Amino acid sequence: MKILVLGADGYLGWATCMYFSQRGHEVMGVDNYFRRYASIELDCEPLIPIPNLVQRAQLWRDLTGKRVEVVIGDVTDYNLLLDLFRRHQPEAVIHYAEQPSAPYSMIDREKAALTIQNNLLSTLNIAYAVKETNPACHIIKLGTMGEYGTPNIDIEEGWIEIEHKGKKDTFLFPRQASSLYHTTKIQDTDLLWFYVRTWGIRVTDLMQGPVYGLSTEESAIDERLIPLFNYDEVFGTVLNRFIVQAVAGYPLTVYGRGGQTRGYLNIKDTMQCVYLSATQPPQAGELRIFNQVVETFSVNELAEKVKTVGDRLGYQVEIKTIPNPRAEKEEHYYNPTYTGLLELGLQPHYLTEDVLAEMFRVVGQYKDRIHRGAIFRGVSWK
Ligand code: USQ
Repeated sequence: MKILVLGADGYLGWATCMYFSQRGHEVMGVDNYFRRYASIELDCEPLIPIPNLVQRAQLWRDLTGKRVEVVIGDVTDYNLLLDLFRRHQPEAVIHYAEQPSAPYSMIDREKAALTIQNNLLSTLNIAYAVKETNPACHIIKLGTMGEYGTPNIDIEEGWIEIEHKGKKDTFLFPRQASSLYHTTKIQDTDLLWFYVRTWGIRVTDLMQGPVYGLSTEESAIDERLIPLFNYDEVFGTVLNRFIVQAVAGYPLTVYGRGGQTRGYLNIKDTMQCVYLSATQPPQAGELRIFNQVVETFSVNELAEKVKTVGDRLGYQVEIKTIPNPRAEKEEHYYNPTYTGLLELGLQPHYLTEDVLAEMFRVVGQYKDRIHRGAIFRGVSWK
């Protein structure tokens, strides 16, 4: 297949380019380096120095003989995006080209505006580019479990049937996000659902939980191919942060009561989920939604797991509860359904002590690069 990966330089983007390329697909990857520039601006650069996207594509070619074509550009520029669709003629487009951080979106009005502008315009442009060039092209958009929030009922896989005054209909599952970033993801879903109904395009929306991990099958070929790994408060996800904190001797930053429960997955499973979605597309005129998680944990449970493994490895891991800078429920019911991707063939990698120990091993090699000042700054929701 011809695959277009938007947001190809990010944590998931480059790993996805390699995953498809390794399996014989023709990949074009596009990125505007937003995440790299924002990490410099906020002084929270990734733990491991990573060659830029052009260099990584060259390295991939040298090591494997396979070509990933890369373009440095901004997909909110419609003419640029349209040109890329015409040149590459993708059968599937994978949309990661979003501002992905909840804390970033809450820093100030400018960053909120950038998040809205970037996330909604990129999604709109993709829908238009697909309609203009090839309405059969499958849009795979990375959504987020955070769109559903933490309702006091079971979370269905995207849709819910509602009976009201004796009549029934099926609707998108109710959404109630707890950050501006997550709110833009709800709006993305709504945009695409509108164009699915109106133009009959085909879309898969992957409601992903927080991802963890530092390696994929392909990055194991050479450490310079490793994913862009942030551990700071703005761009780092909670488990990745906890491992780095444990290695740095920084008390694990459990926000509030620590009962916040989410669905998690290993970056290796993100690769599988996106691949399974691309190779088994939905029908034209369908918005297919999968909940992309493989197990659920509370923040306290994650902290305890990291402490158990860290202590065993000789790190003296301390857990410290700090006032929650976010506005979110700290004790709540959480029971999402996540069977769709398993039915497509997902083989989950669960969070075992061995997986944690391997993360400790890699992070430990870069201990001297940990910038303690980036770990917690208290970006407040209030
Ligand atoms: N948390 C802590 N301590 C920390 C960092 C986070 O207790 O040091 C808590 C948060 O308050 C939250 C939970 O851990 O309750 C998860 O936080 P996170 O920063 O790992 O995840 P989040 O901000 O929700 O966002 C991340 C990704 C985002 C993705 C989302 C999936 O950055 O792109 O959409 O995970 S989900 O959480 O399911 O919405």
